[in-house]
Amino acid sequence: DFDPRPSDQFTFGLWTVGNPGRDPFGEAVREPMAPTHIVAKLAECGAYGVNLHDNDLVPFGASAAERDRIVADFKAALEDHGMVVPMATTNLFGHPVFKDGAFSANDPKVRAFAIRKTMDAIDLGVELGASTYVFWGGREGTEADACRDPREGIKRTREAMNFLCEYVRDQGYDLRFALEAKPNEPRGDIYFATTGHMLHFIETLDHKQMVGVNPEVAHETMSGLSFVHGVAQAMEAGKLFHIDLNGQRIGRYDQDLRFGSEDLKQAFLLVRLLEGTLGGERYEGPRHFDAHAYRTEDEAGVWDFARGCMRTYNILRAKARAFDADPQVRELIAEARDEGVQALTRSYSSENAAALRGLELDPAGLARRGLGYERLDQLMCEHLMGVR
Ligand code: GCO
Ligand code: MN
Ligand code: MN
Ligand code: MN
Repeated sequence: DFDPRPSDQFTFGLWTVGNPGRDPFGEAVREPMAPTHIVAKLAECGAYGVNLHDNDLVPFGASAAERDRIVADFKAALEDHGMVVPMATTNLFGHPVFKDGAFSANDPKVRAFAIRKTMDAIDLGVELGASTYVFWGGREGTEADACRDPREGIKRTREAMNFLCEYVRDQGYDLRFALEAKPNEPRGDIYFATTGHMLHFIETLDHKQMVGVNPEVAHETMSGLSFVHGVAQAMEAGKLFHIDLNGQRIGRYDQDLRFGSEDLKQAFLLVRLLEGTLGGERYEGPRHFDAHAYRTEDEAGVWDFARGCMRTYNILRAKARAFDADPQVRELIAEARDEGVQALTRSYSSENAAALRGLELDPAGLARRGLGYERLDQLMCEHLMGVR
């Protein structure tokens, strides 16, 4: 049975199931839901936890007393329903003060405000038990690119990340950062457009060991890139600290659709990678859905959406296990083994280079072999279509 359980570690943002369906052309179609209600309903659906931006819970500009009351009620709801908050983040995009960016804005006062808001939001996240802190720089970019040297955007972002890493260390928090790339929307162009850009940027930080990535299906897919390859690079680098799952079609606006609803084959390959059914290391963190229900839905449709994301993940996990256990599949992907030849190219030595020169290789013969990938892909399609 594919019904979600807390042990599956599925999480949703307050902003995801709480999305009221507002878009650039139309009003909200659903009433706002109280965070405590969202906690209760997600628990009922089988989720493990809930993630939030500071202002999803505490309204911008709330007094200290108001904040404390809201946080206490929220903690009580988490406790009552056995839910956790594994990840928290900062809203650095909603308020008009961030119209030119937050960490990369040209005005140092805006940058100072963004860093201070993030310090407060980190305190809130840690108070709720978060161990991962996400940075999505929705406003960090441009339309009028003449407004700054883009290298300044990068440098200011580095200063902010270094500052905030030190803040976390200084407070003694046990918290890791996860950077989320997006190519555009809401800005015309956003700095660090892909997970690959982020992975390099991280290597330039003072405390790079505490910083990884939070790739999102929709964001790499919008650029027409392979999300699976981006995630694989992050995993291989030990940098997949968190993940945003949803559905998206290439070339469109950020759709944030129900996981697996548009891209079953890619979703299958992603789950296979995360679950390690091919044999590699498994991703152990939460499976977070950063998506929302269609604008056509009422509240009941929102919970259908949430259950759908989780069931699809579990179904794909079962399919991935079956696929990788299928003897025909195993035969097709069994790699050619020639330990002697393999040893020659594993690392350089002048002896290996000389032996390589002397090696009998037959490119025409190697090129003639068919690899059977048509059969392999068809087998994958048949697993997905449920006939195997
Ligand atoms: C988006 C982003 C956001 C972030 C969120 C957490 O396209 O709107 O994906 O949903 O993930 O702000 O940082
Ligand atoms: Mn997104
Ligand atoms: Mn989105
Ligand atoms: Mn996201």
